[in-house]
Amino acid sequence: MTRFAAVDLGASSGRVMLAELSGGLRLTEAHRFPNGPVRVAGRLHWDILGLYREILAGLRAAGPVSSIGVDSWAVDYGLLDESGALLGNPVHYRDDRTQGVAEHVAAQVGAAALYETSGLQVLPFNTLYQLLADRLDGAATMLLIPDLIGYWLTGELGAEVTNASTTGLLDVRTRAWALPLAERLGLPAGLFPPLRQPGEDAGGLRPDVAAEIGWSAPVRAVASHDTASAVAAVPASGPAFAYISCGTWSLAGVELPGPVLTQESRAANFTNEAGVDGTVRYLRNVMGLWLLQECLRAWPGSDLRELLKAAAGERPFAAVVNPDEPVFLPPGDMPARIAAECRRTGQRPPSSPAAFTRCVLESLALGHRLAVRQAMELSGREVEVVHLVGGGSRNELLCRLTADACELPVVAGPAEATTFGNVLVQARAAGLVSDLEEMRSLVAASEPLRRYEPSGDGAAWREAAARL
Ligand code: ADP
Ligand code: LRH
Repeated sequence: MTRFAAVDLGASSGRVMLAELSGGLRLTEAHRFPNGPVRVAGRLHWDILGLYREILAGLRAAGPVSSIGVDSWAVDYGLLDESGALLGNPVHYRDDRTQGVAEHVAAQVGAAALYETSGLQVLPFNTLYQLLADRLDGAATMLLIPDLIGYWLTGELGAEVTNASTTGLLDVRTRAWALPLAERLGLPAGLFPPLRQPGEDAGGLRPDVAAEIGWSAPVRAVASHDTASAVAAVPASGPAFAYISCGTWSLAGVELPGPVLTQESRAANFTNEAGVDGTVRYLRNVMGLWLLQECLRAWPGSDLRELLKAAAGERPFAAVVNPDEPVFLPPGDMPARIAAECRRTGQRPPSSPAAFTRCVLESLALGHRLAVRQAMELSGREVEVVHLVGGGSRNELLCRLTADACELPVVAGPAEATTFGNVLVQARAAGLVSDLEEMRSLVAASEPLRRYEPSGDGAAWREAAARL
């Protein structure tokens, strides 16, 4: 039996998972800890040192392994000075300091030229826009979050390529840093460390780290963008699938051999992010379960399980909103914002937490429908099934609504797809698994999956979609 540790930092929780591979792949949770924005002097941050402390506690609890892989949410970073010290606390992508920056860059460089270079959707928080909003005085190196954690564990600098593809500064065709673009924007080329591929050696643990956790092991570069790991572990067979990696965000799209860089694709704000083995994750961000997480925060004492049960009995399509309205992006009173959006679109707002929950889940299912169907149309990829992975796959009502809305079967699970992807890249580097197809069949064999057939009531969903 071979053991691996996966550090997976999601926007709502972090975990250190222990994976045991002997025939099948068995995951156990060594340690889970909450994660979320911390507002300090008006600016939203991550509690990066707190997260690092929890990672060390998790590794200590996991015990010795053959290797360690680290993944996290995308786009955010820490800046290091010449001596390798962290300059300031990493800022959260939901912070508002990037307001107007994307528009400014589009005016300077041209939106079409930017898309032609990076293939990336425009989100206000892409690393490129954050860097332009930040003070870079004294900054020698920019490290995305998993690379920063890796640096603290090993002392080695690097930039893993799947996550680098979310910066807006990676060339989508060559998968090298787009240095001419960076320089044109006044970003020093030296900020960007050498790129690493998933599966490459990322260094050994520093002696002081090994002493603190009680054992040592090499760190392995994995698909360090959590969505890239999740997509690598979608339990699909063959190419005719769409995926929704559903947690704080829903990342919905298809896997392709190359990018789609058409004018239509740019207009639909589809992204071409780097996947493992040269694949392209052609997808769009849908606001995701953030909507529900923020509602729950506004209803202290509420219980998710009870709410979902009650929401299943609520009247269908009483109110739906476009989940991707920018007004939903920052933290704050989510029920009030949903109610305002209902009023703005001529609908009566929900009047109870159960009704809000129904509204959120139907709206999200509509967002899934739109993204999956557009991904199919824009890429020409045939899709027979939608794989829904991530924590959202535990939400049976959402899975059922998504199957109905997409008018396609949904296969739900695994909830910990990201960890599976993280570990399988490590297992492959150790020579225990061969290719993406074998990785995916191993996930399918290791985890119970649920299948939801569409209800056949597509007309009701088409009518609801037209309301948005
Ligand atoms: P992230 O990695 O972005 O932090 P996860 O993939 O861990 O997100 O998903 C977290 C979300 O999954 C929660 O916000 C919740 O909505 C949903 N979820 C987790 N467990 C359950 C459950 N037992 N039932 C329904 N939904 C769940
Ligand atoms: C999901 C995710 C997503 C990014 C967002 C910032 O966790 O990595 O792919 O767009 O966080």
